[in-house]
Amino acid sequence: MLPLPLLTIAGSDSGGAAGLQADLKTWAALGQNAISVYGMSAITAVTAQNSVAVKQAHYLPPEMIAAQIDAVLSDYGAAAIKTGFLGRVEIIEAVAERLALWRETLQPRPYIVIDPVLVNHRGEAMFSPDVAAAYRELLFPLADLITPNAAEAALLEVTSDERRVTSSSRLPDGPRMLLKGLWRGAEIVDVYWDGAELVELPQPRIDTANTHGSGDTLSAAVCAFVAQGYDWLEAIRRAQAFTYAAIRRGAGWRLGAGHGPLGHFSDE
Ligand code: PXL
Repeated sequence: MLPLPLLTIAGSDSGGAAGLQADLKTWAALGQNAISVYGMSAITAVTAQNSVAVKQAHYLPPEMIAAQIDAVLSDYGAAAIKTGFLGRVEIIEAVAERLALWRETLQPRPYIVIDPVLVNHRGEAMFSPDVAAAYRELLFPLADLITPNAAEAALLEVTSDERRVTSSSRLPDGPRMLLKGLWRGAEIVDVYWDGAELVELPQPRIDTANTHGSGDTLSAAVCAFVAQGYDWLEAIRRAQAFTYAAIRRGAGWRLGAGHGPLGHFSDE
């Protein structure tokens, strides 16, 4: 079967756990098992990081990010596009400008999943407040789905049951939000808000520190399943099951002293 091209616009994690490495591993793993997808990446920044900390970030010029996006979309196209680590207002501006163009140009229109990366894996804010504001103003109106975690939702001042996301969206059939990884006792709950109703998707919490890249993995997997033709809720359920299995696989690993990666690939 002809693979569906997917594009992540994301940062590199030298530790291989989060960022574009998580997205491409997710798509490679899904491409082996569940569906037929082909992953591409436009790199926004190179981070020097490990399981403990993000030590440094080097941003690419916005023109170079736009050039990567244009190069792949003008040739391969994309069934779905995900954004990850953007980190700077001028990068968000460049990405929003290219997405606005390509979502009108490509046929069929690609799905757009905005993962508003604002915090590190310990939940600490990584960027200045104008970055969150730029996400809301420039990228949310282009999004089919936004996928903040709880800390990011707080920085973005969005919650799953009020209408601020709605009012910032120009999509006729949007907005949708997947609020990722809320802690509730022995469970982790992902909450899906389709613009009108909430669906809670609880799962038993896995007792491990190895969750670095779990949010990226979940968003990337949703992107793949929705591109494949599943409706949003079913895509989210499948993505959650994939992510859960990947966390379980890596749960006992001792790679690095901090928050280690997931095991994306099936051991069967
Ligand atoms: O998990 C969010 C994320 C994505 N991409 C990069 C990151 C992080 C978090 O630190 O560094 C490059």
